[in-house]
Amino acid sequence: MSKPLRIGMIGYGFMGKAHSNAYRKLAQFFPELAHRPQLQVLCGRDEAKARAFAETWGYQDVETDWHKLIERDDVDVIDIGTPNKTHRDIAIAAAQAGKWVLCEKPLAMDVAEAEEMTAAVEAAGVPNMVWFNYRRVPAIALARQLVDEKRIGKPFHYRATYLQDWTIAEDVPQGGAALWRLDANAAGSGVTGDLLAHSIDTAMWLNGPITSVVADTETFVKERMHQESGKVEAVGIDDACMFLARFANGSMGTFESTRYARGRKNYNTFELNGADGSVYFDLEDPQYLDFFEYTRAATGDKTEDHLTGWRKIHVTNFEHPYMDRWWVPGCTIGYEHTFIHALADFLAGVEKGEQAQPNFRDALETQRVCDAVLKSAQTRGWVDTGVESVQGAALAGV
Ligand code: SOE
Repeated sequence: MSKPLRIGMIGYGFMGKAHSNAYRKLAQFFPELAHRPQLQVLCGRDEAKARAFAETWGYQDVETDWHKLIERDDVDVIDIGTPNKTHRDIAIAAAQAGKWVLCEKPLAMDVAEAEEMTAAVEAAGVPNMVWFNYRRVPAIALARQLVDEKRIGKPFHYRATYLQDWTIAEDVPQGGAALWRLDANAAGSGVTGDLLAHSIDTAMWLNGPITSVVADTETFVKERMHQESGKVEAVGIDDACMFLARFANGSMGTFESTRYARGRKNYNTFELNGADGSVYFDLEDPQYLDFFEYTRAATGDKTEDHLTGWRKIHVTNFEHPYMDRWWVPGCTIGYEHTFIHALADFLAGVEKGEQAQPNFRDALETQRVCDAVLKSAQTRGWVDTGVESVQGAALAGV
């Protein structure tokens, strides 16, 4: 028996599109799920833009004030696709109204907000999720499968980069529509919350808790025109951030992120090196997972001989995560599919009575690492993250 799930989407930007597309495609590709998303209400401050978006995507109605959206009894889910500074108030009000709450990453501006938000959804007992979509790239899910199958063995190193280049020009303004990510008052931080939060989420999912960090950050362009005030204002975000990390399992990590890597558009990579094998992934080549097998998991045999080498796995076979939902082997899928997978996993969890990950609590742990990174960059020393366990993390090396 199918159940309509009436969506109230807040935001009509990049993420409004990505999430709306997931709602529209879910039932066709995951027909076994009972919940059927219905695009009910689109909420955005600019009425003309909200109406145009609602018409394009097929939303039934429009609101321009999120409080009104939350009051409506014809909406089951509040999906937050707005700038980070608005997440806290919307999420708490939505949870208190008994709505399911889905939120774009990063969960909050800082740990204090993330704790309040997590407490609110848990007290209300409402299903919740944060859209860390990269866990749902089939090749990244395959990396997780290889860790679970103990093909990596005792982990030694985790190496992540997340590089972009869109803020190099000094005349790019900060603030306002599309550019709020450059405004510390709207975003909370720069690359740490926007890009490294993804890398940290993936890292802790594959390799367990990050327990301490030491970081350095830089703001290359110190002043930019603010689109809302029309004045040149100091830039408060980190344009680049690098940090060293210690994982609870004894392995060491390096993380690097910037928006000043000329030519890198969305270069999100990681490599995990263990005693028995290694995996490497690059989002600019997302259909592939590179795997080096030293020890065969099934037999314990070592494979180091004249044929040993990295294997480039084209992750498009029916046996690969999520790929039995799509086309025939060899046909690729893309960025937008990761949101459909995230939604499908979330709803499958709800239908089984389980909390699907990553939920607010998982995103709170990621926020703890982000805050520790920013604190370390200020104090110029190692900072403990306070993360002791991460729900659903792979237990590499255990
Ligand atoms: C930043 O440019 C950004 O849009 C992030 O906010 C997204 O989360 C990332 O996936 C793509 O890059």
